[in-house]
Amino acid sequence: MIGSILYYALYPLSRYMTSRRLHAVTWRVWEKVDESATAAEPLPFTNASMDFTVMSYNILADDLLQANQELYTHCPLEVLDWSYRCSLLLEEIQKWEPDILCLQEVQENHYHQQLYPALSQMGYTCVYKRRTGTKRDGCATCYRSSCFSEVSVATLEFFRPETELLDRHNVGIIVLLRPVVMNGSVVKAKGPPLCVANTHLLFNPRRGDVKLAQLAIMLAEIGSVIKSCNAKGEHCNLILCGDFNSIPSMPLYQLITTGELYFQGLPAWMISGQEDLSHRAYGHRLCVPLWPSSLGITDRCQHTTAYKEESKSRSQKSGKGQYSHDFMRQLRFCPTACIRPLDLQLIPGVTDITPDASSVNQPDKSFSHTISHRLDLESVYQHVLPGSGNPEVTTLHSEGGSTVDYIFYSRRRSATWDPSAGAFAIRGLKLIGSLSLLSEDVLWSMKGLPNDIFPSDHLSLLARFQLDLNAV
Ligand code: KL2
Repeated sequence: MIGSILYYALYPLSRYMTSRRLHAVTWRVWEKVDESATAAEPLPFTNASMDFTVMSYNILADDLLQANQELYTHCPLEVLDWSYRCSLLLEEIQKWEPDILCLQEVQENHYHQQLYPALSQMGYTCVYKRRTGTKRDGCATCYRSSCFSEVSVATLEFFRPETELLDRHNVGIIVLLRPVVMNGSVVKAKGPPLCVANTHLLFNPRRGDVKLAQLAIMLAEIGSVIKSCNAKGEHCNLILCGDFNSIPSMPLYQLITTGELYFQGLPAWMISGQEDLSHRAYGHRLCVPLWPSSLGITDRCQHTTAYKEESKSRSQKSGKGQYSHDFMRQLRFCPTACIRPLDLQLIPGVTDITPDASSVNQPDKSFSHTISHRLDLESVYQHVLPGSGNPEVTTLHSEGGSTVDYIFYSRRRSATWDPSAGAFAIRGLKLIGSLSLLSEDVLWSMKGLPNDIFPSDHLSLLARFQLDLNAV
């Protein structure tokens, strides 16, 4: 406890989170975003708003703990016991009271026997999706029925027997919610739709190609959900969270946060940047196309039909003698894929490798060398601790710690006056706070993970957002 107070007293304040309110001083602290340091505008006073909290948490399935015991040899046996971990987990959820809870590694029998009964008692409505294949864990997305009404649910299976590349059994859940403010049983106000996507991508550090294809399926499905809202004249905000088994600033992360990735020639193991470089011997390099057209997903991570409709309406709208987007993309060499993080060991010819630009003019028309998406996403966490600049970690076991879990959200855009609604239309979510993560050193000072405070080999991620409401 004292360590935590000192920790925050010793470090200079960051640009991003200068105003701190200590809600709880048990290792992790609640950090309030300083509005004056961000570009987000305050809500115009004519608009009512609603705050809500999102937690993303890989809770370490007991089956996986048993299967990988060598990762937990630093732990006293009692902290590995599922019933002990389960009670700590439920206490943690009760303490932070997230309005939306996205869990990964939820073992099916534990979900039905313990988690679902407890969570529904706490007021959550839950959606569960077990992985395909033989492993018994999966994802669960839960939301407080008092704050959200459910519009639609889609569960995703990334295993596609007809596509050779997609032979791994990972899943995702997409829930479309309508934020509501109730007065008794009467709806007092409601907000624009909120799409909540939760996933646990493939672990295998060698198979970045599979991870990218799994992510593309997720992004395409999210795109369809958002498009269905747009078709009704509504803007849809997005929360994309989970365990991506990829570290910050590496290609998969770059794709999510910058909206594009030049992948040609990248070694598959480099996509996620997971630290285990013993896999670098796996020589597979990415090339066009990343996945077959039979998957029905374009290089813009959209369903093929959605893309065709959009191109049609774009060409009808512009009609000017401009160069096509595909043509422009062939002319550029996107640098985002070429960045080697400072903490990645330099191995000449391996970690300093850049994509192969020599084959840029290959005649494949349907799939370019850059994959992209149009969801405007930002990460809640900045991946370094304020002041010290030490990396934050979201997971740690005997082989080390890293960030692989994220909460991404629709970036806040300026308010514009919407005359038809007689109100300011505000796109995106405003981040108002998050629960601090910890460094690897601090976690080892607590004897690593799991321990008698944190019940998983991952920490929970927790963020609070504000959204604009329209009075009913
Ligand atoms: O990295 V994870 O833990 O997000 O916390 O996701 C996977 C790994 C999870 C689901 O497959 O199981 C863990 N070495 C380390 N961890 C492993 C291994 C392994 N060989 N296999 C599975 N996991």
